[in-house]
Amino acid sequence: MKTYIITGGAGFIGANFVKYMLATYHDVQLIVLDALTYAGNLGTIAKDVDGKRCIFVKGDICDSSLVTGLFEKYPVEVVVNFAAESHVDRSIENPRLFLETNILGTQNLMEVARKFWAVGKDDKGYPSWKKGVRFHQVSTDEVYGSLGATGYFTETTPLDPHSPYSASKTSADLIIKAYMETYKFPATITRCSNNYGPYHFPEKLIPLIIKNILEGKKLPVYGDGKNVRDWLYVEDHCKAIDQVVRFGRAGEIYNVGGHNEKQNIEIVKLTIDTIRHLMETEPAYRKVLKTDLSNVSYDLITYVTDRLGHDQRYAIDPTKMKNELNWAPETSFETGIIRTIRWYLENQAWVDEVTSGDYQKYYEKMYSNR
Ligand code: NAD
Ligand code: TDX
Repeated sequence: MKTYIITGGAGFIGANFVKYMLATYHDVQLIVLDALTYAGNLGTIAKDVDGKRCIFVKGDICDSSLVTGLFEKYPVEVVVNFAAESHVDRSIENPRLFLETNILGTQNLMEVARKFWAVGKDDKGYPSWKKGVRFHQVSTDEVYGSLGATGYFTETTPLDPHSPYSASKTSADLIIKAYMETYKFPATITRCSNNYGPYHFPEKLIPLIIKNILEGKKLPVYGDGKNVRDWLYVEDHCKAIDQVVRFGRAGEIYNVGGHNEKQNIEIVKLTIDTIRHLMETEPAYRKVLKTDLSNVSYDLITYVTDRLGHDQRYAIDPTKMKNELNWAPETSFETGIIRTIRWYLENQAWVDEVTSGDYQKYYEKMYSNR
């Protein structure tokens, strides 16, 4: 039995990872540590938390005594750090929170792990590490900044973050690198492109667009809609992380991406077309439509003021993942987007649950002036 701490396991990718791990392995124990911010929802993993193979702890990754208590109580061998403030627009509104969670929280987790996992010193004075331990950081392609019309991010592309969010993720990567160099701390980092799939919080482009279409609301497209993102189905990301944790070399960075570049406007139009098609061919879905089917059209698209410092294009070169770890995305965008849209049509109760509370006020404030 291997014990993992999964931070942020009640959020989008973390929850998908928890489900993936429980479905794939019988010999893992997962301690999910999550502060349940607006983006975390215990209901998402309620059926997975059984108090034995999967234990839930509500708490902040910045809380040193809480994290220490977890290492005292459980034989933790792996930490996978998903916990973060993850939304670029919010980071523009309130950078400070991003620095606290994304940088200091990550450092706090590493510091506690360092104390529990160091078992002595080698002849040069570097710590020796308990066998089988690993700290894994879930980072992002946004640390590389923005591409022009051509080229790809590789692991050696210079770091050049543009938003408070991406600067905080970059800072965390640099602190991890410092631990790798100074202590030979057994860590790995994955830098992944945009994920999509079930349990994605509806402030992010794809789930927001689905939600608004169903409600007959305008679809806010920033700038000219031609910014490009490289989309990866979330389960493919989970498999990549699992491969890196088990077989990746400590001290290494791995880029994870889908070779699935799309302009935002293409995504928005495809989502409208797909929902309309599903409503026409499978009328049972119409019960979740809060507007007339005739309103499900490109007329909903509204170009709004651009995001400040909006990165033009992201595109990942995942060759290292392929060559070293034999990982490649398995889900084509065509398959993944239909699966995702069907999931949202069939799980409106989840959307209602996570968008209750202060979300509506937030949404109105964010988008009223755009
Ligand atoms: P998310 O916002 O959906 O989930 C984040 C989770 O972290 C939530 O459950 C939240 O409650 C929890 N959390 C926030 N602050 C915390 C704290 N201080 N202590 C404990 N828990 C806290 O994010 P996501 O989209 O699932 O992203 C997960 C990770 O993957 C992040 O580190 C993000 O930077 C990275 N990432 C995301 C994408 C993407 O497309 N979503 C792509 C690349 C990398
Ligand atoms: O309403 C919108 N309209 C719009 O045009 C929203 C929410 C977004 N956009 C644009 C901005 C981006 O170009 O769509 C693109 C995708 O935006 P987001 O879903 O906010 O994702 P992004 O900013 O690309 O960041 C995501 O991918 C990398 C995650 O939120 C990050 O956590 C991850 O690191």
